[in-house]
Amino acid sequence: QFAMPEDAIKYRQSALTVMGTHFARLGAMADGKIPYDAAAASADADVVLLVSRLPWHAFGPGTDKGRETAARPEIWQEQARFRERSEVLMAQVSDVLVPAARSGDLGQLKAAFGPTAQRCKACHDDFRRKR
Ligand code: ASC
Repeated sequence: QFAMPEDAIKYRQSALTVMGTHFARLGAMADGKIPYDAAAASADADVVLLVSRLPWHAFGPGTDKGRETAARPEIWQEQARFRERSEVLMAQVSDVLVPAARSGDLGQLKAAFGPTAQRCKACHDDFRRKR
């Protein structure tokens, strides 16, 4: 799928950026920084759901360098742990975040957001360079 390592890096960075953008808007609603809009929240969560499936296959062998990246070598050294983190995130998004966002209930979105952000952070803490 990727001719060059830099293509894979660009792809996963783009997917993570899109996911983060829509997730951050859910966070802004959960925190009351922007008005709660149930339809927008549901649409944002659907984007997060779809895009949460995309980055992981772009961390293939040999894609640790080729373009500026914050990916740490542990991604390739501890592949099972990295994969497990991605699976935990995807399950959290599909089983918790999306139902909460589709419920139309801000309280449910608030309850779902923090634990989901924690899944993002757990992986960043272990597998992304500090920047
Ligand atoms: C976000 C975002 C992340 C996570 C992370 C959670 O909104 O873009 O990467 O939450 O900051 O700690």
